[in-house]
Amino acid sequence: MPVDYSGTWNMLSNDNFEGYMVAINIDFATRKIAGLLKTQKVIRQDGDSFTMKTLSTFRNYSSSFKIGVEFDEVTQGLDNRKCKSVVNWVGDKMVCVQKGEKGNRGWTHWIEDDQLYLDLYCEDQVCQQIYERKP
Ligand code: 1AG
Repeated sequence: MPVDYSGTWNMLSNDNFEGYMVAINIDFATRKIAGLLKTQKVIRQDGDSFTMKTLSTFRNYSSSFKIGVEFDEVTQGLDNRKCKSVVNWVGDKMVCVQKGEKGNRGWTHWIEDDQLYLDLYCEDQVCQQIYERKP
């Protein structure tokens, strides 16, 4: 039975979000606001097609993609950059490479003990977020 990421997930922890935001050049004032947010992920998985919504009281971000199919991503409301992005399965992990102006940029999602993990990386920074299923 393949892993199912679908559901609503609430943030439990957000390690080194500051470092990640500095790496993608988010300004000081925005970082101070964003650093306080507890985001929620709403994921819809339909086979290899995904919609991932990241929701917060400040801004929302949404992305839709199919595994293995490169897409044009604009990180609207984040650092507003254009990337050529592609998400692939590596075992049960989802690995996204975001090719663009910033080096070594991407993210990895996986599920462990019914918690959703997200590593966001850019250059030499890694932010690790952990989410629990919405009760
Ligand atoms: C992502 O996750 C990142 C989704 O692709 C957004 C998560 C964190 C925000 C990233 C950078 C901070 C940039 C600007 C700060 C301003 C506002 C913060 C708003 C936070 C909520 C949107 C991978 C996957 C979905 O889960 O694509």
